[in-house]
Amino acid sequence: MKRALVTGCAGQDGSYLCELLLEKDYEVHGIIRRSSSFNTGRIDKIFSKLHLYHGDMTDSRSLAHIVQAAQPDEIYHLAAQSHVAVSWELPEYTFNTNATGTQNLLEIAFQTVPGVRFYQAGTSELFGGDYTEPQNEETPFNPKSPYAVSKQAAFYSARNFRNRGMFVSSGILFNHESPRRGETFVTRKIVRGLVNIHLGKQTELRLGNLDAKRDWGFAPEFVDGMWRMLQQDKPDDYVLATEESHSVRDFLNAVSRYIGIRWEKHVVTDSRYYRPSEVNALLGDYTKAEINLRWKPKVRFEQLVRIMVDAEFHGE
Ligand code: NAP
Ligand code: F7E
Repeated sequence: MKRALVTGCAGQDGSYLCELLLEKDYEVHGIIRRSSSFNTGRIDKIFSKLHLYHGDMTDSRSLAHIVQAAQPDEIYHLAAQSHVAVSWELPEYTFNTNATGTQNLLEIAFQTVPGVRFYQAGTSELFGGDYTEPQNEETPFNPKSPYAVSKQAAFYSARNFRNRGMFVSSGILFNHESPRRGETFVTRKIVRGLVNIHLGKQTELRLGNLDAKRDWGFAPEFVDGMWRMLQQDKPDDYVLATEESHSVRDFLNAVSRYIGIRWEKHVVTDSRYYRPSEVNALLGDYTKAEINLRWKPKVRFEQLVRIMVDAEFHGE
């Protein structure tokens, strides 16, 4: 039985990945954070099957203890301060968690379980969003937020450990969403807000830039891509995306059409939700993943919208 350690196992991706690994008969170890209120809602259904530890990416002693105890064959490093807008308010914490934390975890894994396979959660935010051509593994980085800068540092830490002989692969993942998406990311915020408005529980929805474009995929398919990266003969970097780009306005239109309401009557643009520096448009090219990993997304934009709206009305 293979053993996996998943950091950020209670997050959107972590929860789907743990389910996938359990289906594949892994012994799954996961790191959660201490919180004064419940923060394990996404993994409640599989809670008893997981080996859970309290830890924090900013506490390297906790990480050393956990890696020693779990003795993983594979580490999926997903824990991060993952909110781009929040990263301007918490730049130091974001860097400590995402960059220094990753460097420390790599060092600990290299010392403790040198044969381990390590997945690093990289992001399309690294590209910066000013390209007209689809972005692939060769596209230069242009990080535009404290979040993106921290992920760029983590990306190169991962590269350094690969150069030292460790099996480390980085995904460069474009946005991926689901009913489990955090409520403050734009897709979930829109779905939740418009469903609540339809049900008479909310009167308005306050949003920022409606013109930003993203390549939005479905999270369960993306965690399958992470697993595939660690089953290869050699470590490498891979873009996962859908090769379709839509604006926030398109997302509003699609949700409204499906529910049968007019968003224009309810949406208020609010300067609080604009960012100091915007990533205008992202569009990925997943050719390398399709060839090497045999990975291809099936859920397209309209279906993603329907999955998220249905789950908001009826639960997952
Ligand atoms: P998420 O839902 O925000 O989950 C992040 C997880 O990390 C949460 O469980 C969180 O714990 C945990 N965490 C945060 N800070 C931590 C710390 N200091 N120590 C330990 N754990 C900590 O994010 P996600 O959407 O699943 O994304 C997973 C990873 O992929 C992240 O690294 C993200 O940056 C990256 N990524 C995401 C996307 C995307 O579109 N979803 C795209 C590219 C890359 P709590 O549950 O207690 O908050
Ligand atoms: O914003 C615009 C906002 O916060 C998308 C993370 O998973 O994907 C995610 O980062 C767009 C931006 O995601 C609101 O300005 C408008 O242009 O849903 P988001 P993100 O910033 O793309 C990448 C790949 C990651 O790696 C990250 O971890 O939507 N937008 N109005 C808004 N965004 C939010 N959050 N809230 C608004 O009211």
